[in-house]
Amino acid sequence: MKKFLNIHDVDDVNALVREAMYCKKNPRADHELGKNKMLGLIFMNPSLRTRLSTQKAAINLGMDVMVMNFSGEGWALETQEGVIMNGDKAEHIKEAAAVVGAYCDIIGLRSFPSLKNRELDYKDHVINEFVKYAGVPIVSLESATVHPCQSLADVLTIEETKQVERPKVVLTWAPHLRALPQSVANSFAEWMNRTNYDFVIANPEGYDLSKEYTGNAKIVHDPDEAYRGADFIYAKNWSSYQQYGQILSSDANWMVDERKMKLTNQAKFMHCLPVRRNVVVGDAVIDSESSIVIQQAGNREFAAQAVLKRILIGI
Ligand code: SN0
Repeated sequence: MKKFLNIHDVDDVNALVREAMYCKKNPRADHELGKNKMLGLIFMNPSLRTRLSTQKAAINLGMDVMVMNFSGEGWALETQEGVIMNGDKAEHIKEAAAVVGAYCDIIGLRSFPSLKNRELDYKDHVINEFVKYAGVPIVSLESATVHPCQSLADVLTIEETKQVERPKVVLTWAPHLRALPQSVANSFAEWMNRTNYDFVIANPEGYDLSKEYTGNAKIVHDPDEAYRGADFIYAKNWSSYQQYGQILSSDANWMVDERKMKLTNQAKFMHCLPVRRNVVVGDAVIDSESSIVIQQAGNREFAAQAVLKRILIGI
């Protein structure tokens, strides 16, 4: 693998999930593979799971790791071409990417969308500039449009938990006080479309995601209809794609609660975390046996390890 930006960098999803399962069983088996290789983790935004799981995965593979938070610690980056840089931005992304690339063999990068300009965000400009100027393989740690390390961990979690061959998996929108990226939802949808699960997306009117990611997925606007017979309820808030970046609803009927969970086929509850309790999901659900959010977060380590392993083999 030469980079890991989205599902299109993966030719065989099942094989990659099997690789992650192998890493989970044998975390230190490839400890020689990453010897004398440096991973740089660059964060433009906050992180808990992504930062620690990717770092742990790299350590399992024998790599060295450097982590840098650009927000607050790095020079403010100019990302646009041809700008007269006489404002508050001290460094251009062209030099920043090339310099990080000079120190590292692989770079992981997190860069959220602005949620102000849809056209710009959906070009995924920042991560693509790193691809262009860093000169080393780039792993997306959540870009403006997708979060593929999360999605790989999600498929792994469903595969090791499912009770039926073809589970019904529901991605449901849930309320939130802040405008959040569509990335986790976009990414989950495009990975689900590469499985043979019965995949349904439930969201209020005005919250339909881009077709580019949802493809032919079934979209319903009534949560009860979606929950009926579900084996997995994956909750996530996202701001509107159609009325870009806006919060159109705060309808508490969309929160994951015990009443709706009773409509399911004893579904497992999933969320990428961090999650706002009693806004996105009620305590009674996230604290119940049906919640697999910690298993899901734990699997981030092995998803990241499978990806790094494939990239290390290729360099
Ligand atoms: C991010 C998102 O993309 O929705 C990262 C998820 C992995 N989530 C948040 O920014 C949550 C922030 C909040 O205030 O709850």
